[in-house]
Amino acid sequence: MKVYFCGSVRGGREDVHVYRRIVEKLQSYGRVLSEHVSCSEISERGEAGGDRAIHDRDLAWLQESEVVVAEVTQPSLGVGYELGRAVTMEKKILCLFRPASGRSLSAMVRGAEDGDQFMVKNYREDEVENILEEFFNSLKNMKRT
Ligand code: 6K6
Repeated sequence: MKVYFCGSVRGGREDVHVYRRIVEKLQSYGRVLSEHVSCSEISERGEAGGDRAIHDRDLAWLQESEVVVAEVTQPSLGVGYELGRAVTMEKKILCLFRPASGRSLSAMVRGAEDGDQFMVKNYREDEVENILEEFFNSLKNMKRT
């Protein structure tokens, strides 16, 4: 299974250790095309190569993926944009938000939850592996029915 992971880059890299933990777990389910988003060596400025190239490559990966997992605690325009595009592409989407951050999730993300294609889960960092396990198990069960 190909998975696309979304996490803040220019929105701020404070949560990169959480992204790493999520991507490590996601790799037990399949190939994470956007794995580099979880690399701590990458700064907010991002890698060289040009914004057009990043945009086009990421959208091609998004298209190729079956499932999209987004860590949405750190607000990021790019993640919001990717989620909107993923909805149009009819991907299965899981958004993960940590209320302990003291932030409030955008209504445009929280309000997109539909209990099926677009899921939003509040979690604590130490629960993240279990939340992902539940989500991927529910995908398997859906495929069987
Ligand atoms: C590579 C790793 C970190 O930064 C880079 C270079 N820049 C980007 N490379 C790949 N994807 C990027 C890059 N900048 C943004 N994105 C995409 O947008 C990622 O898939 C993220 O999910 C999202 C982050 O958007 P911003 O607005 O926080 O930058």
